[in-house]
Amino acid sequence: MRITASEQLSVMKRTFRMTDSLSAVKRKQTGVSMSNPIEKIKAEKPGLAIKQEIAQLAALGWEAVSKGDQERLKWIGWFFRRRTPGRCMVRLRVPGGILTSDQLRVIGGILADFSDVQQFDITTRQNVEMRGLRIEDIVEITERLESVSLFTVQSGMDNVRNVVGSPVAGLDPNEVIDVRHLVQQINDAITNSGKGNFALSDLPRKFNISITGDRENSAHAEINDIGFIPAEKDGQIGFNVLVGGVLNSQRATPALPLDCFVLPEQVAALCVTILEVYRDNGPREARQKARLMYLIDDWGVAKFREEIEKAFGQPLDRASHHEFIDYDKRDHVGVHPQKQAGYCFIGLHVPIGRIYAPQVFEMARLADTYGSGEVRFTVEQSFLIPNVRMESLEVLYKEPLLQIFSPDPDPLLRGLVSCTGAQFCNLAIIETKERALKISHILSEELYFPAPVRIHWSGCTNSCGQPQLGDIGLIGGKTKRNGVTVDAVDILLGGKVGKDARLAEVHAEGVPCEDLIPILKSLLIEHFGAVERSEWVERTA
Ligand code: SRM
Ligand code: SF4
Repeated sequence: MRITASEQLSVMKRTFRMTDSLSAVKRKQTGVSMSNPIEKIKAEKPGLAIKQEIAQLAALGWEAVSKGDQERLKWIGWFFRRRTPGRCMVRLRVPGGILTSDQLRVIGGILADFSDVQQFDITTRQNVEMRGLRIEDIVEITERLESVSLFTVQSGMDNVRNVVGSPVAGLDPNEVIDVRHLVQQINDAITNSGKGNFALSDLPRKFNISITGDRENSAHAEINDIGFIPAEKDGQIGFNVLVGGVLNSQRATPALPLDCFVLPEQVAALCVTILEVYRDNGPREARQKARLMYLIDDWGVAKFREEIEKAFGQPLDRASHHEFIDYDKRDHVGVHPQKQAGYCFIGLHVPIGRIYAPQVFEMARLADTYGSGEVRFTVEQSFLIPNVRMESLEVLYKEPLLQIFSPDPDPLLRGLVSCTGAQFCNLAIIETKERALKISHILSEELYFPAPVRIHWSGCTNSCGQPQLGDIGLIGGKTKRNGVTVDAVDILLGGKVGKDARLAEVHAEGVPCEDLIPILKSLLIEHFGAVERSEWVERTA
């Protein structure tokens, strides 16, 4: 299928007309039960309207901010934290995980000047969450961010989250198509280039988009509401489209094929169309059942496709039979040659995704000194420095930051992913990050691993740490032991990412955390070829 230049233009015009138009919002009020508290808050005043009020909120001080405005602040990425009263988490948008060294220095400067903990976390959506910031400083923080084109808009609540993409786009010698400009186009269409887009900021619920042009599905298409997978049809490279992926407390359902192939120039417009159809028809009565997959359940994929096609205004091509997901997924840690001769990218492992202000400045310096002034975050909560000359590697390896963020980490730490957990998260049932790190260190001391094992932790059933993607997934809860309530986890096994991706399944429920080490040890030996260190020494002696 080919589309003409004038068709392309009309599609793009349509995309931007929607993003400019507040009057285009047609949220279906009829039938929406106002017992849904967030719908009620949105009906009183749109979430995004809070953007105009930040100076007043800063002057008011955190204790005077109303409950409704606390929720609305999430529309511009500011999250009040019950566990750290007066100190917020601020979530950015980092499309495709790509940041410049100047942007890193601004983030580092904000943390150094305003945060009590001076830290940020790399998220499972290649994004940045800064910690410990005060609403009283919101104006200056926003100005500093915007001075380097960093935006927080629409990063929480009923919005499209950070658009994830291949972290090795434009570098990977085997990639099918470089998606960097597409990630940016999608982000810009949704957020009106960071200025905020009322038309797409009142969805029934959160929404996730992923697009990759590599052969390993590096941004997990299967768990996104829209996932674009590279494909070829009639000699043209484009994407097959998956829809409705969701992981939450109610369900873990992989995305379904929409039976649709789109060309790169149609990608942003298709996203906008799907979002409009979801906005106007998605269920809003119960927040637990409002994600896109519930609309698809209700309509069936065939009707959903028909409605999208109608709204898109031109026929949708059927899916290609030639998709490119040929490889198992890599974590991109370590040194990898780029398609540009003489250059490589180096992936550095960040334990539990946590970085402190002085390290942020160091990251920026290394990116400038050895690379092209850019870093890229991965969905495994680590980062890579692209465009490093092969001959610089020896010196780079000696840099102090590489002694903390290793290009060759221990195999168990390497595969560790953890959500925020009880230290900061409002919804957490158990602490995750420190516990995950401690348990991994202990297991690493006791066991030898022939290959990395991916262990993903989530502090509650919301699955932010993507436990269903892990070789082993852990989901926090509580259980009773001798009449006392204790921290526990459900254990999932068998998640696979990349080629033939599948979600992990429940192996054991309500396992007390204090019993975890021996249980994980047996699983690692039985299923992942781990060997007691003492035995390994004997075997190799
Ligand atoms: Fe998440 C809510 C953290 C990725 C499913 N998530 C939250 C909140 C906002 C709850 C809260 O207010 O405290 C957490 C903020 C804690 C904090 O202070 O950091 C939170 N989610 C995270 C992050 C930071 C985990 C991480 O350590 O990396 C990730 C931020 C991504 C980003 O940059 O935007 C994060 N969350 C995810 C993912 C994984 C993904 O997107 O690939 C999921 C599962 C995928 C999905 O959405 O289908 C996920 N988070 C949820 C849910 C369940 C949504 C639902 O349909 O019910 C909630 C609860 C909610 O929205 O009501 C939630
Ligand atoms: Fe918080 Fe639960 Fe998400 Fe972890 S999985 S960040 S505990 S909401």
